[in-house]
Amino acid sequence: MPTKNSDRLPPGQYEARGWPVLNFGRTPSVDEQTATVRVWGAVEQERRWTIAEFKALPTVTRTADFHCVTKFSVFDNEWFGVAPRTVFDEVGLQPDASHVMLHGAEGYTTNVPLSALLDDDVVFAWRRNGEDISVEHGWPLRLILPKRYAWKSCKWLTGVEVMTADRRGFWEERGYHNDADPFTEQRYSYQE
Ligand SMILES: Nc1nc2c(c(=O)[nH]1)N[C@H]1C(S)=C(S)[C@@H](COP(=O)(O)O)O[C@H]1N2
Ligand SMILES: [Mo]
Repeated sequence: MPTKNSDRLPPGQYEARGWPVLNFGRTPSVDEQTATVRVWGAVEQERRWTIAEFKALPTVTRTADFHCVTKFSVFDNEWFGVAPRTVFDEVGLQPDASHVMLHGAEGYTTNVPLSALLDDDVVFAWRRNGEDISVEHGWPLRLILPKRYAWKSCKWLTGVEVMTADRRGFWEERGYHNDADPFTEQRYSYQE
């Protein structure tokens, strides 16, 4: 456990008050009644859940910091949702599954190694600090991946594509780093 703020603040970041909103386009309107989350690719059994069905899976609460590449960090967020491990247990992973592409409702994509999603602090979340997240922050469902810059934390999640090789997502194709570790400042693709 870090003992003081300077230990937990990654280089180049500052601690923000509140929780800023950031997306590349407009906030999509997602109808919670009809929206679904689909998991497909290198899985044993492809699945599609309605949002209500997804939220009925076993839940977890995890406290973590949030680091955006635009340099704000938000400490001590208590996230509530479903652990990716629970979802992968439901569909079964094929032995050669290695990476995941997350898909957002407006066409956003972002890629992560499968192992990063299996970390204990990762949540498909819909509540923060005891309240439902707002539409701007990704309601009805978003990923929270605390150990990577926040562009990997896909909002308005509609799809989890399990892959057998890596493929770059929206920002990863447009100059951002493939790995996105805040503590080693993996911000831009030219650093790779
Ligand atoms: N679907 C989707 N997810 C997204 C984005 C986006 O544009 N679309 N922006 C990303 C970026 S760049 C950041 S910093 C975080 C910001 O999350 P917040 O708006 O909840 O702070 O969402 C990420 N997830
Ligand atoms: Mo971002």
